[in-house]
Amino acid sequence: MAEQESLEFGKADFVLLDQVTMEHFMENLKLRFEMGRIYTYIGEVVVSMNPYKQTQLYGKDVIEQYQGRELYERPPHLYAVADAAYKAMKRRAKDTCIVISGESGAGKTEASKYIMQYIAAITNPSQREEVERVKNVLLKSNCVLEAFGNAKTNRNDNSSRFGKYMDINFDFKGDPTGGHINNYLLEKSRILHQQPGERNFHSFYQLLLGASDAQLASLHLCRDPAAYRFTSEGASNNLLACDQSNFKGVADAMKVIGFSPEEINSVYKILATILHLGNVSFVAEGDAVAIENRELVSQLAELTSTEPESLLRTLLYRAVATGGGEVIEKGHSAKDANYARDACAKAIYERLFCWIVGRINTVIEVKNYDARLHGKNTVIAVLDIYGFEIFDSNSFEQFCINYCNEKLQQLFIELILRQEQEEYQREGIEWQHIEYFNNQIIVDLVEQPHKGIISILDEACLTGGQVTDAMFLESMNTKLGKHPHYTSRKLCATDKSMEFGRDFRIKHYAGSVTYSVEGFIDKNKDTLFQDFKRLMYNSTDPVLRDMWPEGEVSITEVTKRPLTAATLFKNSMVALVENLASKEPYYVRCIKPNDQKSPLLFDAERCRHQVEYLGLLENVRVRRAGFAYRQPYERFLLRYKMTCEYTWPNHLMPTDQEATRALIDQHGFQDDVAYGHTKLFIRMPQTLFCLEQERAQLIPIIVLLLQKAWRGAL
Ligand code: AD9
Ligand code: MG
Repeated sequence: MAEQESLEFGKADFVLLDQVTMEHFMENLKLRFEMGRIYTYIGEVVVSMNPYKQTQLYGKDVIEQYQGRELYERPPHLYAVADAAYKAMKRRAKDTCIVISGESGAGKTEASKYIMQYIAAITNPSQREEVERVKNVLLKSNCVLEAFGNAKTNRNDNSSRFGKYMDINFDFKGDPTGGHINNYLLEKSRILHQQPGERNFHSFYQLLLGASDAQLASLHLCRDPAAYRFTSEGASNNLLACDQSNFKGVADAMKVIGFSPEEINSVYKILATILHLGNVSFVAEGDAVAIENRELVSQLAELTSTEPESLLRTLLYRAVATGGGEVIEKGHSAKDANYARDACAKAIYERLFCWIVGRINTVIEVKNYDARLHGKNTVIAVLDIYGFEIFDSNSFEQFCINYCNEKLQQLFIELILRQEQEEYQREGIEWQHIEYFNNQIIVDLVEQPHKGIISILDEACLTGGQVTDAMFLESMNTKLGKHPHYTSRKLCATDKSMEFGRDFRIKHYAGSVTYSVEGFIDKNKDTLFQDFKRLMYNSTDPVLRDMWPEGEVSITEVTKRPLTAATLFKNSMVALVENLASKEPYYVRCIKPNDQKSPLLFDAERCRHQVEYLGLLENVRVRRAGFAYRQPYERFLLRYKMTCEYTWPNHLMPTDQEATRALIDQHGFQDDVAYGHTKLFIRMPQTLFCLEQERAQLIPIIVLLLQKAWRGAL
């Protein structure tokens, strides 16, 4: 049992709490945080506190301490979980996944990087070249994805604005042979708007500050982020010290991964395109619109390798198919032109990001088909996905993110219980069902076909005519008015915290969130005119062209409505959860100690809220309601045999199970244990605690005796 000899550090496993109450939980969490013990277990789940300071926890020496060890042999650590997942994969050929959750700034991405570093450090002892290459790409991919997918927010200077799922594939030797990254819902609205104090994605600032003068000149850019609408809204002069150096770091990482110089150059041109697009402004000229800063058109055409004339027409007009199959050009209003330009900028960035992820995937794709055919290809998946979000104003993005968290919470409860249940069944032990809040009802509220919020939203988006956000709200009120987890101001007139006709509220498992319906319809439709897609598809830049395969289709052939943003997200979540459920799960639950990013402050209120919504207390209860500890007989004896005369130094009984029984009987613990086929199950943590104490007392005596015997032998 980890660390229990040093009680001044608190309980290394919350299962050992004297009482499972919020007060006891919080007391232990606080004590451990203050003592620099940022990791604590709940059984095999790691609760991780962000220390907000550099620690000595991740050195090579620490890695060595955890390699090949059992979870409870060392103090709680991410490395122990990484090692457990690795062992399950290697010894039992199990696919495993490590799910990292927690709110923004709680330390998920850092945790995922430490886990990957650990796996990289303990594999490929024979230094095979191909394995080293794959490891290198996997590690370097983080830096590239962070440049393009992370941004400074008010909660975190390096906030991931996308969800990341990474598979690492291993061969029969247990060495990484490849991998695959899936990304989820990049927050592309950030391209257009940033809150005060926040920034656009790092990549823009890195380019502006890190590129050479000549590079910038060829991109028609100046160094000042304030010169561009997209990098000046939130915090233009809020530059990060590392922006400049990271530009080079990212370029180097891209080279190592295998991006060609031409591809890297195309990436810069695309970033420049987006910055310039943001500055294109339209003026009304009678009924039509014109571009105020015409010089940008030729620059944009050059950067996108498209014809200036086509580009201009795309910015000002759109093709419309008439009933007779004819195509006519319809001039934009100023409002439409602005909308189309912004939609285009967002779409280009999103596609760039997906292209980068896809490009990384091509170089780490598993080539070892032989291994796959022989069933020796196993996977460790790492999921670093956005945590539950409650902001002052919550929109479509928070709705999606919180729905994602509902799905993951459901999986967490189901898997944790299912795993317990399966193990008891496997070992032939009776299982006692325990009650827990099943958030299925909230998941259904969002995703149920025909009745759920996403369906209602899609229905509103697909009906022709001018459907407004308010009409969507009205439709929800009619259909969901009686749902216990849904309210709106109209349905609860006394609730002044919501604005009439604008807000609705979902009672999530993690707390109630009020969403503003404003923008739901637009964001869900995610309209991008076919003209833009065609323009990009006709680019002579192969990178840009590759991103728009559907641009080939002419407007007269575009008949099928694309799936809406919410439905696409829902489908990706369903697939993700299915995928995770097929793997053996390990969980890291990250907690943010305070909002000031301080290493010293334990904000009890904030921490308590996170403990509540992460369901950690429930987790402890589930773990304790069954058997808190289980160990194979052999391992159990190895650790505690010195506490019993029948087992020390070695037992003479026919089986380890019988020897274990003798040990347990001698201590009088027989009512607290159950004997499985291969493992001993202990109900109360205190029992193990007593055994540990006895062992700790005996060890110095045994060491002394051994030393004496050794000296005698000399
Ligand atoms: V978000 O949902 O992407 O906005 P994360 O990923 O949960 O968020 P992140 O890992 O980026 O948070 O951590 C935020 C910051 O906390 C880091 O930039 C570090 O400065 C700090 N941090 C987090 N974990 C550690 C750690 N183990 N040791 C030291 C840490 N600092
Ligand atoms: Mg992150």
